Amino acid sequence: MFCVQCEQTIRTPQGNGCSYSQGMCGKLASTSDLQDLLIYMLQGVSAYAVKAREFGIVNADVDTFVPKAFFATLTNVNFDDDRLVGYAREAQAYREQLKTAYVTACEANGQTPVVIANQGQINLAASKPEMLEQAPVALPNRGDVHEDIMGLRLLCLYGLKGAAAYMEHARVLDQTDVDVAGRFHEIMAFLGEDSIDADKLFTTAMGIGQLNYRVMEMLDTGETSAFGHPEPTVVNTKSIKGKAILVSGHDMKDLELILQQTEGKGINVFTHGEMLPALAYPAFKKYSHLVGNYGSAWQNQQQEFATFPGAVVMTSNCIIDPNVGDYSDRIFTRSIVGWPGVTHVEGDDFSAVIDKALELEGFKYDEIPHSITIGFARNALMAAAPTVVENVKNGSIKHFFLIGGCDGDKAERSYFTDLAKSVPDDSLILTLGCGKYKFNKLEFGDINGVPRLLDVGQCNDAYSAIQLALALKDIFECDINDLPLSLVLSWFEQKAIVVLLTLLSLGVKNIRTGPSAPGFLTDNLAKILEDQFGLRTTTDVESDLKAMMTAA
Ligand code: FS2
Ligand code: SF4
Repeated sequence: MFCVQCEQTIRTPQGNGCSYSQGMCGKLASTSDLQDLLIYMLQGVSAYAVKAREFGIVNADVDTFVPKAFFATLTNVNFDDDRLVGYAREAQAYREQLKTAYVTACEANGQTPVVIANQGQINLAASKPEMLEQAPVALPNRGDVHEDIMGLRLLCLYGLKGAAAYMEHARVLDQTDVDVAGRFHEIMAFLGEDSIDADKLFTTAMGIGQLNYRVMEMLDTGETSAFGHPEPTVVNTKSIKGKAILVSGHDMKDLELILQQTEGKGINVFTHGEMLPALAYPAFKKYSHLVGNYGSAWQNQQQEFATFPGAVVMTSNCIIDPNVGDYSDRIFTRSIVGWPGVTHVEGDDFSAVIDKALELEGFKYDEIPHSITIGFARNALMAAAPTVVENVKNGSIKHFFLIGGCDGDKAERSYFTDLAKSVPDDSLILTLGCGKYKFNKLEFGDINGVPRLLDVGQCNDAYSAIQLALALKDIFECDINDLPLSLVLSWFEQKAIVVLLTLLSLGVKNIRTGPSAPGFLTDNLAKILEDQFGLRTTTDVESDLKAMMTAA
């Protein structure tokens, strides 16, 4: 195996990456290899999707399948070898379907079809052990190329993986776009060619960022059309007596189905992790049995799910080994999420989850409530903008910090808590993603009625934060980089990589990321990104804060 896609990758003086029998996330070598083989197959599908499109042949099922299956290879999503094998076989079937359509169209038009080698031809072996023997050809670090080229390839691969995840989230909410799918296939196919052209790879990385900006817009449209615009909302974060279901991950459509199916059944529903922002959407407020948020970010799930006395549903990333906390019999996976031995809910029927919740004891008593305020996505931010601008003009608000992204369990991540606590009192903090749990239960007060901590939403709601920055840039008639705004992103997995690429592709400079640089970025690449974009890794709170305030 070789995997270097997330922040917790193994780092040694000999090189970075998980490459032994198991990754730091618990992913076995077999699972990692099958994921690589799946990606290889998907690149073949995309290559033929590109060729078929030359004749106007668009297969909507393929446009759905490829990003969705790619999402299954993202960190902490799918650890189930059988499901991965199934996706790979489906990919081969789709590739052959497209190949036939393409060849037929070529013949009908008197053209000689192009033969796509490697990913376009490989046939999967009959058994999993034999497939694993095929896997080395698909390793992400295949080929003997300069480490900078490899770093750029991986930046693109992992960035596109993040975009694929958001495409699938958008699709679930009926948001698809044939041009976005076409561009996605082009990039996927290009990455299958193992380019050694640094300029082209760098341009592709920026292209992935631009593509993802559009995808995040689609996702924003899907969420706000289905559920309304988030509004500032006070949320209880403590347990409430009664039977219970905990819903984690990003997929609010699943939350809606669960709420509909639990109505009147005496079950309280709680959000967890990245599902917290759902509580701010008007569509969910009509469900009185959606009672609040329980727990924190993904890395604490083995303690939090173990003590949650009900059923748990993982609608998307991030799942980790449920056997450690001994709750594998009451956790359920959905969509692309998978863990061997864990019940996977297909279709729209959550009765297995409901039955499990009814069978379990539930919370025995109410805890003393503790409330937090959430819901400052695009519309709420724009509504607050005039007051914010007035306070900037009269000197009450001097600086904005965006401190958000992914959470994780490394001790160094206390940096983000310390930073949030240390920013001057005349600053506002925007936050998003599961990284917010590092400080979202602390009290930050307000500035003339504007809360100092503004929770924008999930990681993909970076789109809302970008809209605010663009609006402020227009109001103050300046470049986005001249706003008194500092971005400090905690990264963990590939969604964060693509959000970063999006910000860079929009020309946002001087972003800090932490707690460490991606393991696939070489010193040369890091230097190029610093020179071109002012991108740097976090150091210590005092020095970073001083530098950010001086630059303002
Ligand atoms: Fe957190 Fe995990 Fe949001 Fe990431 S729950 S690290 O998926 O996408 O953020
Ligand atoms: Fe290692 Fe992260 Fe890959 Fe898991 S996802 S194998 S921890 S790099």
